Amino acid sequence: MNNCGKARAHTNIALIKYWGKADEDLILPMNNSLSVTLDRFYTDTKVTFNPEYTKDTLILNGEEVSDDEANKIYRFMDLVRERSQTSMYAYIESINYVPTAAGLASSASAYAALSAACNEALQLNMSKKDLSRLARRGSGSASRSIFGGFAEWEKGHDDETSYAHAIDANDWENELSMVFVVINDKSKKVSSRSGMSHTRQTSRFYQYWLDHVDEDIQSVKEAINNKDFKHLGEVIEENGLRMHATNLGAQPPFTYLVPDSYLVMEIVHQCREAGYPCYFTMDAGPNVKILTEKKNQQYILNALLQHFKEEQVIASDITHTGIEILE
Ligand code: 2P0
Repeated sequence: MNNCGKARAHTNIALIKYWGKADEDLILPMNNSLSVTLDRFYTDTKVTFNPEYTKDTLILNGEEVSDDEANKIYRFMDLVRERSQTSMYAYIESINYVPTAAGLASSASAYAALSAACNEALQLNMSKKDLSRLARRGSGSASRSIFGGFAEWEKGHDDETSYAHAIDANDWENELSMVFVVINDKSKKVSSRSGMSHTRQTSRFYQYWLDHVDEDIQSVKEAINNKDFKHLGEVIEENGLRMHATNLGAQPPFTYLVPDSYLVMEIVHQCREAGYPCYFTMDAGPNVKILTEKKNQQYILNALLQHFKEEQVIASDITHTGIEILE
């Protein structure tokens, strides 16, 4: 046993959003969420535990990360040690294969890859369900990156019952893709963690969000079952906008969206009117992600390239692959 493990996990984008925690420490969400896992963006992480190490070390993209910045990861390693009843510290080497311009949060793939690498290194033989529970403790959205394709995170009611699972889409994923439009943001960033907490606590619209999210999950599952792209798109677009509306109802209100975000939404509308169905969704930032069918992807890329630079527009397939053990 060499106490070493290496794993890859892909990022995911929520189609039905996770927005608000019922338990901030355990990272239990207020509602179920549902995502697609992307082929193009992923994290590779190697973990080596050694009884002689006196602290954890994180090397990210070849550079050592300061203890202050890596603190969240080291608290997560404490959880791993607790769960596996080891006192060994670890040397963590992680590479993010996310184009630097993509402006994508990498915490989902990061914690999913780290969980799988620790599982391998310490030979914990965790099931995917337990890996999802563990990854969730690092970052909620990471619970979904254990799986490829469509994944649903069941909110549960405690640490045991809150985890994600794959949704069988009968290979529909092969026909779909997601286009990212990277928008430069000069405004001050509100992290998703603090944004969702502020909104959950103060938004006049938050209860409305909670009252409708289960219907959205059900509708998306029906659409997946029927391979009904229009139905899927209409629901996810509405759900994403509703999440952003909760932020406008917070006290004080805030928004992640900027004028170019609205320009992309308008282009999406125009593509639809021209007979090319596609639907947008936005997360805790101004970038817009567009779900489309592969057969229409080129038309949508062309429409976007009339307004945005080539490096701002990135397309990705949806991958069937969940976490992978490397080497
Ligand atoms: C999601 N987002 O479902 C939602 C939609 C952003 C908007 O999950 O606090 O980084 O680490 O659990 O997972 C981003 O939040 O938050 C996120 P924490 P996370 O993808």
